Amino acid sequence: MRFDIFSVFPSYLNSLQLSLVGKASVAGAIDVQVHDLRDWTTDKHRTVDDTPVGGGAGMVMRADIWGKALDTAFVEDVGVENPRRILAIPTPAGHPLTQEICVDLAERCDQIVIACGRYEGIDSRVATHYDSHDDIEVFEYSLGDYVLNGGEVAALALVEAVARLVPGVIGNPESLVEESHGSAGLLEYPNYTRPLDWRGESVPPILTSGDHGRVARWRRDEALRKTALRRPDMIAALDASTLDRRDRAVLGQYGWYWPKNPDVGAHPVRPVTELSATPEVASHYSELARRTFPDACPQDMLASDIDAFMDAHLGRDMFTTYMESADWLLIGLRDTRGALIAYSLSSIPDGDGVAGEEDGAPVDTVLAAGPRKGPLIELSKFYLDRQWRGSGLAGMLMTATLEELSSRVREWERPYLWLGTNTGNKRARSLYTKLGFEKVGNRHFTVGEQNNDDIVMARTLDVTY
Ligand code: JEE
Repeated sequence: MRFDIFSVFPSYLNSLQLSLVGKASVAGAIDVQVHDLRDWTTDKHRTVDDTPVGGGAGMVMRADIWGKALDTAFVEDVGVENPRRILAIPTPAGHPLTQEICVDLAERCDQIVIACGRYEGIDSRVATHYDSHDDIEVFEYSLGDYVLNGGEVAALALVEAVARLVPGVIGNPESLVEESHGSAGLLEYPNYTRPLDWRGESVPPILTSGDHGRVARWRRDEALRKTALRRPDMIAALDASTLDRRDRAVLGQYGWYWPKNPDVGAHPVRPVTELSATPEVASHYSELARRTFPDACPQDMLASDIDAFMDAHLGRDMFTTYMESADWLLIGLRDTRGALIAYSLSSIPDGDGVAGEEDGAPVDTVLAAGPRKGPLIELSKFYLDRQWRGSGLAGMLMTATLEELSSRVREWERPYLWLGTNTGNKRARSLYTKLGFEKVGNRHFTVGEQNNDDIVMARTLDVTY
């Protein structure tokens, strides 16, 4: 692999003679040539820059100087026929450089020419000009979202990251195998060596236990934990089907969830709570509500009655009302891709009132259950999209609901939240029990012609399970 680096500060790249890259250079696995851009100037002051056309701050590097310099690199004999050549241009506006790209460059290229700019960068025609050559690929890249003074540091990074992947450069090729397998997609676990006690800090005892299974598990836990705290983007990109139960338990501590039986390609998500939805998203709620509401209806309920109820209460316009009215609290959870996957809808009476029930029957039962002081809030809807049931997400939705309700009725000493769930829905009842609700009574009501029996459950708003 041949590298040609052009810079107005060629001595900046002297460090490439050190360490692995330098040794590989001597051994002939790679060939690094550094060039001074000013060698291609013709004026007395060796000028490489000029003012930006159209005005603006700073200086821009001239295309003509860069053209003469780069042309010499692209006619170099790099030892193979029809060499695959890349022009790499560091710029704050480039593609983020990744390991995947470096692997690809190491496998696919014979020559990487790097044009290190200074000032405000290089006249844009240099990139478009070389990109139009069939035998040259232009790659504008960035090291990250911070501003450097020039491209030299990014050139050093690219050379080092690519060169170590070239066969014959790295001392221990097994390290490369471990990088691509091992705990792929996670940050590395912490490393320790002797002395085992240092300044009062000891090495985690599991590591000296000799139990290889426990060591591996501990390292995996630490890698998951560190990645969850520092790189949520990497957790979101994990394939959920590659996570075992323990992995899921660890990630659950950091608020990550996944569908109950994840398909290959399903990703963990960290839902985001949505409190103030705009009318445009009312339709997302309506769609989710219509998908989920029938699942909680008694088996023998007529489809036409269910449809009539949904038309009256779960349409887009009703959700707009729920969002805009202080009498309702609508909370949604979205996955990290923005899809609505769960929602709760609570009816909040003003003052010391009772929400959700006209005939008063559940009120008495809830009152009988404990010393209520404050309003009686109805948890009117509490639904998870099907693939999220059993994932632990319900606990998150309940916590978010209780916390928001608490802040809305703060002036009351002991408000209650109640709900009705149909007697046949065992799954719902056991879920609500897990979420801190107790059965406080029954209620009877009719939908269309049909009689229905609900269990009434209630709990306080304190978030303790
Ligand atoms: C190459 C010149 C300096 C500073 C204008 C406007 C940019 C250029 N990750 C990375 N950060 N910085 C570079 C990088 C910087 C370079 C050059 C690479 C050549 N400079 C320079 C400021 C500006 N700013 C507001 O947005 C930010 C342009 C880099 C890489 N790779």
